[in-house]
Amino acid sequence: MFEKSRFIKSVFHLNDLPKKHLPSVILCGRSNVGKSSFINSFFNRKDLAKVSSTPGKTRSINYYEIDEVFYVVDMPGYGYAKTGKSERAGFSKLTVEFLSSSKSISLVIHFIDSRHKPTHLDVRLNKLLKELNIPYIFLLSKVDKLNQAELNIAPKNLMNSFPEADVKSNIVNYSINKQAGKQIISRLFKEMFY
Ligand SMILES: Nc1nc2c(ncn2[C@@H]2O[C@H](COP(=O)(O)OP(=O)(O)O)[C@@H](O)[C@H]2O)c(=O)[nH]1
Ligand SMILES: [Mg+2]
Repeated sequence: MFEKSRFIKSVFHLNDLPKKHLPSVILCGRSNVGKSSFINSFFNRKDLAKVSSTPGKTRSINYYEIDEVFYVVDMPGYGYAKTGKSERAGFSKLTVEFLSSSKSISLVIHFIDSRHKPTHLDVRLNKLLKELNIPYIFLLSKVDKLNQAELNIAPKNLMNSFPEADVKSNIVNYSINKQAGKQIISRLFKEMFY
């Protein structure tokens, strides 16, 4: 399981999506929240996904195929302060169109930096996912940077913005340096696809 992972393509237009249809896990969240790092750490690959030193650069939808069983899809990040005004203001048109039109989304993983409160764009994404009836979980990223007190606060910040957030069912703590989150996500993918 998760032995074969390969980059398929970067998509800039909806009519350029991969021809092969596989169920997909979609990674959404702010720029710099750790989406690309998640791909590399979870699939034990150093450079499968580009971890950008200049945040806010990923404008494309990046497809990775896992075991010829499912896709992991890295979405453009949002909300980075130094991108142009129009992008900072919201999600790209591509993101909204993709989420609205895709029929093969098994799960969205909504990444939120565990050190920060959700932003208004996180709230908008969550609303969109609900409107579209797309299943999602929350991933609190970079938890290695937190002390115990902060570890207690992080899920509370989430629950303040999203009443349905629940540590027992839909919040996963993740760190590229720790195993705990990887095991939970592994189990989830296994149940969904294998
Ligand atoms: N300490 C720590 N740093 C992380 C973790 N995940 C990502 N980062 C760092 O956060 C920065 C942004 O990560 P990246 O994966 O490019 O974010 P993306 O824009 O969401 O794809 C990089 O400098 C990563 O090394 C984590 O779990 N722990
Ligand atoms: Mg990235």
